[in-house]
Amino acid sequence: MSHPSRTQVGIVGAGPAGLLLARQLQVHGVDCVVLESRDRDYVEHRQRAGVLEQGTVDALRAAGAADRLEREGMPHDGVELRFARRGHRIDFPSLTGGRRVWVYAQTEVVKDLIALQAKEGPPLLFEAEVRAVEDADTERPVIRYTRAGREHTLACDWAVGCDGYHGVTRYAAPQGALSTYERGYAYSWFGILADAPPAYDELVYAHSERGFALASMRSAQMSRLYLQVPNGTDPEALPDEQIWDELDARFAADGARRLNRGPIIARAVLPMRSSVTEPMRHGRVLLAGDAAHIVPPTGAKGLNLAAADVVVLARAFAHLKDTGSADLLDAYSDTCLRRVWRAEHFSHFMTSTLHRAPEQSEFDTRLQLSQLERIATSPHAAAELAVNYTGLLLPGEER
Ligand code: FAS
Ligand code: PHB
Repeated sequence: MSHPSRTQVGIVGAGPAGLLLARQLQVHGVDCVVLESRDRDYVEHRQRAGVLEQGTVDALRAAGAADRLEREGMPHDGVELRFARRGHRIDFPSLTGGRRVWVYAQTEVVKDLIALQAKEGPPLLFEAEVRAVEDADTERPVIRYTRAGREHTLACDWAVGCDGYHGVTRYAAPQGALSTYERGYAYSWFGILADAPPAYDELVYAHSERGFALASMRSAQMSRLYLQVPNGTDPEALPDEQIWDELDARFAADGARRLNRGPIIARAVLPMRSSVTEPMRHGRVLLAGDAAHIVPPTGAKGLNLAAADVVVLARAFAHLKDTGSADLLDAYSDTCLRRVWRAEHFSHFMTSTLHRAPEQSEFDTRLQLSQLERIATSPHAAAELAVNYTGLLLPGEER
């Protein structure tokens, strides 16, 4: 593949944010190039998110990237909260005016978008490590990258960092121009992928004396499960049977089915973090997705926030192309940050309510149980969870 030296929008990173942005720009006729440091196989098989909000599904449909999602995605109308040995279902459509979510793995979204881009463009260069994004304060930012041992530059009208939490694009801004607000958590998630049919039809979020657990799925034959573990846990330290025993203990409830067991084919320990970088722009360099914000995965928001950012950004670039006006680009950061902070709050709420922090007092545990009981018995409290989980629209937002 040749190495383009010039484009309108240079995109750093081929995760969901970069790929969906590129696809939307392609549809709008805005020239762009995507630079990805890893190879295609790695990007397509990196186990990440599993739940798509309505807005994300709508964006993939509008981008012509939802054919397989329509066939293989699993629409879900609710989740179960399990605590004090009892299960409580939260029904989404009745509490949100008809909204639902889809279970369709991020790996599959990424594969679908890469396949489309490989067929129809725009250029997507794998194993292209971006070293720096420079001249953010000029009308011609420059992306410097290496590929196959050679240095290259990509001159852009705009550069967009879709390069995740450990990306380099945010350093295009001078020291002090951006502010990052973050908090850590005293625990992590141990995530497994198991060749075993999911035991439950819908996702189950469990609060237990032994800690949090989540039962999700990837297909009718493949389970995706998580359990809270201490930070620094070695993913290889726990034998399969001990993991299954611990998960069964945390999902234990009166009348509940035990999990179906099978070979664990992937495992990883994921640290938890909340983080927001403001503003999501400096000069002609913009940030989207995890490059700008991180949420603990308890609220299933990460991928969906990334998608929502690039829907706003693609619309702004299309507006610039059609009208010459950069006003939507100028509003990008403020528009996204309202939604980002709402999702940060919801994700923190779900995390702090469902997890048992080390040294947590019995008083705090009773507060958690009271909050969970409130959600289980009050349609108002249940609706607040349902509208946030399915992706609420802020006043003035359109999808
Ligand atoms: P991504 O991190 O997905 O993509 C960034 C891309 O940029 C990567 O492909 C990277 O290789 C590339 N890149 C980085 N630096 C570069 C450079 N210098 N040059 C070129 N390319 C570069 N969310 C959920 O909702 N549920 C979950 O269970 C969940 N699990 C997660 C597990 C892990 C380990 C992580 C890290 C995140 C998880 N998330 C989860 C959140 C996740 O889904 C993200 O929100 C989502 O991947 C965000 O997409 P992007 O913003 O595209 O960032
Ligand atoms: C997943 O299926 O990977 C998943 C689902 C819901 C979450 C987090 C992860 O909150």
